[in-house]
Amino acid sequence: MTETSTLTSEQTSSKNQGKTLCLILGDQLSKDISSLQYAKDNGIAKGSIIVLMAEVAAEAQYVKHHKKKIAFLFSAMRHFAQQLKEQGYTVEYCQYEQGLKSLKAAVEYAQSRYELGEIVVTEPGEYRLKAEFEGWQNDVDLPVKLCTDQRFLTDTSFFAQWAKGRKQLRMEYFYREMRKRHHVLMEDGEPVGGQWNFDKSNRQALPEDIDITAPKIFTPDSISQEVMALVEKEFADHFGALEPFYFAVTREQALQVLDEFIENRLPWFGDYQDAMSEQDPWLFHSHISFYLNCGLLNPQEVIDLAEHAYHIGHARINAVEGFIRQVLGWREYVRGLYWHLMPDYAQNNALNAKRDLPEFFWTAKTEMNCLKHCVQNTIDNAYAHHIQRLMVLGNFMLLAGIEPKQVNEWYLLVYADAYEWVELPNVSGMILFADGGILASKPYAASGSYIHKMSNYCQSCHYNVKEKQGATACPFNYLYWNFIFEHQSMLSKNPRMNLVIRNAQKTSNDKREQIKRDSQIFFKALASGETV
Ligand code: FAD
Ligand code: DLZ
Ligand code: SF4
Repeated sequence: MTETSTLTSEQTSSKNQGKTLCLILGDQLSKDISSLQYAKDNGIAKGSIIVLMAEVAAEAQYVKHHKKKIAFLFSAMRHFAQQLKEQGYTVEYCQYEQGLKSLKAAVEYAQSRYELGEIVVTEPGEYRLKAEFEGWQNDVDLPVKLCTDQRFLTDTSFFAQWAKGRKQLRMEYFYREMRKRHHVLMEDGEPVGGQWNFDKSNRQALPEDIDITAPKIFTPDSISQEVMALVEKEFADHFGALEPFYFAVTREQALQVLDEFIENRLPWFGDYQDAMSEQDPWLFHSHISFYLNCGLLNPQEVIDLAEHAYHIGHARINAVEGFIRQVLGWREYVRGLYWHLMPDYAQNNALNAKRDLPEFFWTAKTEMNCLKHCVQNTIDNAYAHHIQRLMVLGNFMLLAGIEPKQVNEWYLLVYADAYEWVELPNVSGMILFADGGILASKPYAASGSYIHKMSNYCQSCHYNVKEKQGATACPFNYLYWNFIFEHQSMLSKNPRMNLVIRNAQKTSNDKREQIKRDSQIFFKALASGETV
């Protein structure tokens, strides 16, 4: 039975004689979405349901999403609406050209066309929208029922319960709880393979001669082509390359992407999870976050397929555990953390970072080869894999002290899988340490040697990763120590930083001064718009 809460006052529920309006958002494209399920559970016939889906300016523009992200979601929404119609639903689909400004305007439009008794919607993925729905009670004069989103393995109250009384909210312990609770990779109450986590076996660089299958891509059909023309016209000034457009836009296609991953990539996912390559932005990752997050795929089916691949001997435990940890662990954990700590979480800036986002994050015009490639991949694909997001782009933003609000906005608009529930904890918690250590036990700060070890970016870089000081030294090298010195008193309270702090303390004054000077020169060049 779908759990709901009614946001409107009891008096208005007496109106409940008209049709049920099921509002389905752009990231709720699942045939068993709880708003539709609610109608089924309550015996409401299809003929008494109006499904409302709307392409609206407020959602498409609250940040200037990547062109591919808008094209992907609008096309997936239109395909989903078509399938619902084929199943016999009455679907009121408002295309962007209709000029509706907001979801509320879409609801009011539906009210003008139908005699409605109630509005039902599955809880949204972003706090701002939940707050907006709560405000509707004063405006639309209908009961608004908010259904729990059942497309996750846990609901948000489970996280709150788990977090209660804990000093630290570490993902690893949440993940173990999830493995036990959902019986994933468990044998007689113990983790399969004898340990919970095979992260240490997941850190290999890519061999030069390795063969990687090309990712599954799709030719745009007429619906996608129509949407692409719309995006080119209406969102011309948005970030990113629209073409080539190759995303899956239906569940059937998304399942093909998933199958291709399980078949060809999962066996290598563990070994090369952290690797990066100038030649290949996709590597052995699954490329399913777009589809999971908008509802075309379900996390349970993804976990089941991966676990099955282990049991039939198709993939080893380090690969399967490594992958399942991302979906069952990280994905569920960040969502729980988000709803547990919002709205305050969005305001965090524990390191008091104030610098503006450099221009090259929009253009890829930088001499730093790693950043150039990671930004260019982002422009081309609305995708970069986890280590690119974390250890190149994010690492730079952390070391350079970029203001969290600007960083969050960038990550939210550039990736086709980005919604605030998943983007914000990864940015403010994982990369920026802006939450002061709620998510991460220490900042993910690294010098150029990490990037050198895990990629081939340094081989053709203008800078030299082996040099620590001066004009041709890798900027990550001095920026790393500059960051440590700047935050030394805070970091020295963290036992996981002991070794680094001891090294910092041993650094001579001359060397410190040089690091400071190099960093100041770098930041000055950055601020004056020079290509760095
Ligand atoms: P794979 O590497 O194949 O991983 C499998 C799946 O695990 C992903 O599809 C995703 O659903 C899940 N997953 C993996 N890592 C995480 C994580 N840290 N948090 C949540 N889920 C995870 N992921 C998003 O879905 N949306 C975002 O907006 C987003 N923003 C990020 C911002 C930063 C700064 C960082 C460091 C990470 C971010 N991630 C985000 C997490 C991760 O980078 C992406 O999920 C992943 O790169 C998607 O590619 P994939 O499907 O090939 O993932
Ligand atoms: C991301 C997005 C975009 C670009 N456009 C729409 C839209 O026009 N209509 C819609 O219903 N949803 C859209 N979305 C997804 C929403 O922004 C998403 O539902 C919220 O951010 C909550 O996660
Ligand atoms: Fe990046 Fe430094 Fe390597 Fe250049 S040398 S690619 S800036 S890590």
